[in-house]
Amino acid sequence: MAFKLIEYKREGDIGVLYINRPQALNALNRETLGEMKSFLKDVLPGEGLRALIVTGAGDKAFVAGADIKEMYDMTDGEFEDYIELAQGVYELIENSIPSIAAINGYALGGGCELALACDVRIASDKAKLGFPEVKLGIFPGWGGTQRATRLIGPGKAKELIFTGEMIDAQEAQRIGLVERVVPHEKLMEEAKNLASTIAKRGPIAVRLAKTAINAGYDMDLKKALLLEKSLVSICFKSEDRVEGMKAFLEKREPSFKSK
Ligand code: DAK
Repeated sequence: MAFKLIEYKREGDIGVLYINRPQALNALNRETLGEMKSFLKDVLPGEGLRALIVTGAGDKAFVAGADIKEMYDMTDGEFEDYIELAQGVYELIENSIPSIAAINGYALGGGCELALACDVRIASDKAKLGFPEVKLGIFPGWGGTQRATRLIGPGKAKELIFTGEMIDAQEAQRIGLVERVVPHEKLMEEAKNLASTIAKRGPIAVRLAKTAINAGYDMDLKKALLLEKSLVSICFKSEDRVEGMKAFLEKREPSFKSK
């Protein structure tokens, strides 16, 4: 499948998805979101990858947000379709294989929300993050008010969203908006190292752990613990569990088959 505004590269068990509109700081117009949707629905499931890195092409931006030029004269109906398209794309990422946002520059508005839909965020020390939407008379509508609140708490989420101010990568790490900050030139190496580490682990275990964390987060603890129990029991019945424990006892690396 040929894409124009995204680029996909495979390296062994890892995939890298580049948002590729550097002339517009990788702002997400409808066409880019449409390509992302096709990739996530029609390409990724058949690839058998163990982890996906999402990043921005060029040296300046991860994603500078929704495309303001395109949004400016949308009709109400078009705007609603645009929201649904983006929210759907972000949900596909959230419910897919482990994902890492490699934040290589500006991650603003919908760009910051894209990073929030990924499982782990690694930022370049040059990255800038924020939700400038209130400066445009709107507020984050691609999951930002919900995912940021869950990740950094309502106080910090409100401070960022109400002011629209950008923060640097160090501050983002301090408040828990990103998990790691690394030197700019090492960003992709670090993201790939993390993806490779995840790729070596039991794939069923990682996948079900993701489900337990994501689905359990919105449940009360009792229900969440029941969910955890049922999912970890599935792992216990897998061939991978036998292989993992056998490899430990035989003092060798496991060879997981995702069975
Ligand atoms: N959209 C379209 N084009 C953009 C863009 C964006 N978000 N960001 C940058 N560009 C374009 C610029 O227009 C410029 O294009 P030309 O003028 O050269 O044609 C090019 O990228 C380079 O940008 P600059 O010349 O501005 O570069 P600087 O280094 O001077 O500044 C900047 C970088 C990131 C500080 C600046 O570009 C900037 O402030 N960009 C806008 C950032 C922003 O406001 N992002 C949030 C977008 S709004 C909702 C649903 C969705 C959303 C909200 C609500 N509902 C459900 C209610 C989502 C909203 C957003 O994400």
